[in-house]
Amino acid sequence: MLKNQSNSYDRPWNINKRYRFNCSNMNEIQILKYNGGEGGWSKNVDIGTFEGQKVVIQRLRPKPGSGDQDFRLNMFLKNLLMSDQLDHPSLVKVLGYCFRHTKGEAGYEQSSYFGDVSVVYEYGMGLTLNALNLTIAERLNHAADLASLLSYLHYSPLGSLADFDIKPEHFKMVNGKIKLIDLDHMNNVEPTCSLTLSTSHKNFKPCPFNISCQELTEIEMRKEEADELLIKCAELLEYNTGQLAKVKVFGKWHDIPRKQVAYGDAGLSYKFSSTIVPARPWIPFLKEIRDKISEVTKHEFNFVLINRYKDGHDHMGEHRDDEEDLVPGHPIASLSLGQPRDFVFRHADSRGKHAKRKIDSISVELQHGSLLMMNNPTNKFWYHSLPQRKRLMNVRINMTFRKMTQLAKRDISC
Ligand SMILES: O=C(O)CCC(=O)C(=O)O
Ligand SMILES: [Mn+2]
Repeated sequence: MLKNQSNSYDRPWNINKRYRFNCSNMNEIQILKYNGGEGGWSKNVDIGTFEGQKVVIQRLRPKPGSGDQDFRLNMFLKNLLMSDQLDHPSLVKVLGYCFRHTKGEAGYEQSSYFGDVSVVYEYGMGLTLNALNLTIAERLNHAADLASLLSYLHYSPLGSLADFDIKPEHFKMVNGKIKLIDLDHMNNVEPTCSLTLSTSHKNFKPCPFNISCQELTEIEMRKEEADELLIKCAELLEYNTGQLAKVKVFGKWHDIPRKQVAYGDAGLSYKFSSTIVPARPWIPFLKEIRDKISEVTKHEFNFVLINRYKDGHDHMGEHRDDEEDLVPGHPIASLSLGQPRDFVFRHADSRGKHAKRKIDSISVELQHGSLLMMNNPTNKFWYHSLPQRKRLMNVRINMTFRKMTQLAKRDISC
């Protein structure tokens, strides 16, 4: 069989050196068993051998005119790209591949179609779990391998991946090891963000939702300074009472489970969850903190909402600060003083019974004297809450510095 010199496989960009097989030697694989039908689309799975090693060749040969060929081709290529990019002992290895846009390889010359794709994988046997007769120790080993694979996928170099179609047919037994071969239902969920681990770690992509955390101690708030602020809060702050300390839930008024007050530029108020909280005029103590945060963050703020949690019973429900009163896209700077508390971010797509996706929540323990920057678009995608932690005994005060629009100027006094 003469090789057609005009075939794409003779061009330099088609030489995939790190693989054992490419377009120029794939036809040296001796086919032992042709398998798979030639329908409107076909994914042939042939078994072959090369230098005594058994291999599997998957070929997709889209047939012009067949309706779903693009979809099949996409899935096939996705499987190849995923297998090419990922590397874990429980993933079946790619040994090579070839894309062709003309016919002409030995064994395939009967093809009249254009655009064949062939991929060579290491050989594995079909998995029939019951027939394996595994001991408990072997089962545990396989379970540990799979757990390690899931963990690898969660922190994969391609971001956080989840397989949405796990079934036994997608696994093969390769030399006594269970390996996943079908990766075309692998999808990218949010890359894992960590506020506490360095995002330069290879398993952590920089968080696309721009949740960033700066410790005030790093920007020169010493513990003594934070202690002093906490004492001054007790001396200088007053909290709202009466109707301003209530919230309407399903048509019924309840006391908010903490104390609250707002300070800000003249005339500003903040409308959220059925309440309008008017700003009291700035006092020098709060102005000083605001100016220091502006200096450090290079952002201006004209309003601060202060929440006081007497102990771990006090809390704040899940919400995202996305009200119309806030200047769109402006960051919210959240200063915490006193009792460290968990602050939990939950992605909008993963809330409720009918969640679209499963995305792990992110919990950050906000420390005494820390400044958490909620940058745009954090509050577009993520809800946050301060859940109850009943064993915690001490007071926590949180100040969220915000920028209000002129809309938030209302003719109400406090
Ligand atoms: O106390 C906290 O850290 C939560 C504050 C908050 O989310 C808010 O004031 O909107
Ligand atoms: Mn909030």
